[in-house]
Amino acid sequence: METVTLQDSQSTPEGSADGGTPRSTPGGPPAGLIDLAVTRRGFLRGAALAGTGLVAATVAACAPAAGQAWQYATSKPLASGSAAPVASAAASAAASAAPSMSMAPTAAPSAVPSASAIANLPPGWSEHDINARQVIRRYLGKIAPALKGVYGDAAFAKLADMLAASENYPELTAIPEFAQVTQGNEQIAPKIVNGVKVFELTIDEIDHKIDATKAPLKALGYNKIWPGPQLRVTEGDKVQAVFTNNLKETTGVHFHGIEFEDFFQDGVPFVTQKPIAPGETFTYEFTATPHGSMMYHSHHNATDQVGRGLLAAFIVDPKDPAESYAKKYGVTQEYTWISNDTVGGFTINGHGFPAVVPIVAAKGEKVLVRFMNEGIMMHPWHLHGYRMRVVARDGARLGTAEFFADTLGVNPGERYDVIVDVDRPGVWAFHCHILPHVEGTEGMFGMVNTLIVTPTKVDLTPLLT
Ligand SMILES: [Cu+2]
Repeated sequence: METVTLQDSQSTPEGSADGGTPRSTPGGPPAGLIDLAVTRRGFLRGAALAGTGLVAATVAACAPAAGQAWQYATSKPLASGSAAPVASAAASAAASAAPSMSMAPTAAPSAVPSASAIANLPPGWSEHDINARQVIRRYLGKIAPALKGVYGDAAFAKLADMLAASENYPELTAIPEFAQVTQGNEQIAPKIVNGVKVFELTIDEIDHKIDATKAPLKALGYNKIWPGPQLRVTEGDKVQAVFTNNLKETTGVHFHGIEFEDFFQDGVPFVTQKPIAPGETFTYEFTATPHGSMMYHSHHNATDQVGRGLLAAFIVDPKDPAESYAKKYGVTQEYTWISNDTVGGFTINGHGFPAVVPIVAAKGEKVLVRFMNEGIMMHPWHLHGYRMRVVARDGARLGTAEFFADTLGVNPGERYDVIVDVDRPGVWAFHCHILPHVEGTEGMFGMVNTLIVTPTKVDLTPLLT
C-alpha cells in the first residue's frame, strides 16, 4: 500500500513565501485538519479525480484522439479480453478487492460494496445507491466516526445514518482513500547559487495510482511524482530549472505564464530549442515575472506526456508583501487544484474521487484555491453552499473586475485564483459540473472533492496513517 509522504512545512524555506500563508496542498495538511499555528505539520498535497464512472461510449463528447490507448476508467469489472488497459486494470483491481466475508474490520480499501449490502437493499434502492455510498465510505474512512467530535452529536447522527455506520463497515477503521495514495504537489526548496534559485529535477517513468483500488498506470513524473513538485519563487527572482531526462523518449519543459526575456527559454522543441534527449540535462534560466499562479509542463508530444503526468504548479509570489494573498486578502490557507482529463481519466492533482484530498478549513478562515487546467477540455468548478470570490485569472489580479461565482469554467491552460470565506460548517460538495466527469453508475468519481468546514480547528492527522 502506498502512503502519503509526510513533510514538515517548516523545513521548507519557501514555506512562507506568500506572506506566511499556510497551505493545505501542496506541502501541507488538508486545510484545517491541523492547527497550523501549533503544529505546522504538512502531509500532503493535491487531489484529483479520475476514476470510476463511465465508459467512453457514454461520454463521446470527451472522447480521446483516435488511436490513443486510454479510456475513462470504470470500477465495474469488465468482461475479460477487453483491450482497454485502464479498464482491464480496473477489473483486476476490483477482483483483488473483492468483498471479504469476514466481519472483522480491515484497513484494505474496497472498491465494491459487500455482497450482503447488495443482497439486502433498502426499499427503493438500487445497486447504484450502495455503490454511491461505498465511494463516500472510502473517501472518509475513519474520518467519518471522528466527525462526531467535530460537528456534535445531532449532526453526526445524520451523517452516521447516511453512511449506515451502525453496520460497522470496514472503511470506518481504514485510512481515507486520499491518504492511501501518493500525493504530488510537494513544494521543494531551491538551492541558492550566486543569488539564483536553482531547482534540480528529474523526469522519470513512474507507476501511478489514480486511487488505491486501481492497478497502477504507466505514467511520467517530475521527480517521480504526479503532479510534479511545486516550485515557488518571488517575483523578480532569477531562476534556473535544471531537468535531467531519465525517459526513453525526448521532451521539453515550458513554464506557462512566464514572460521570458530570452525566447530560447520557452521550452518548445523545434521552436525554441532541440528536444531534451534521453539522458540529457537541460537548464532553463529566466527571471520570474509576472507574479501569479503559473504552471510548468511538457511541451513535446504533450497530449501524451502531460496526460501521463508531466504537469506541475509554478507559483510566483508578489515582490510587494502587501500584495500577498495573506496580507491583502487575509487568506489563511491555500490549495492548488490541477485538473487533467486524459490518460488517468478525470483527475484533480493526479487522482480521481474518492482519492482526492479534501479542503478542510475552520469557520472564519479564508481559503485560496488555485485552479489550473492541464487537460484538454473545459471544466466548470462548482462549489456548493458558497460563492467563490474570483481574484485572478492566468496569474493576473482582476482588481475592480473581481467577481463572485458558484460555478467557474476553467479552460485548458487557464488558471483562476479564488478565495472562499468560510462561515458555515459542513461538508460541501465541490466538483466539475459537466456531469459525466463526476458521476456514473458506480456513484461519484473523477472530478469531485469537498470543502469540509469545521466549527473550530481540529487535528485529524492521526487518522491519516
Ligand atoms: Cu469536467
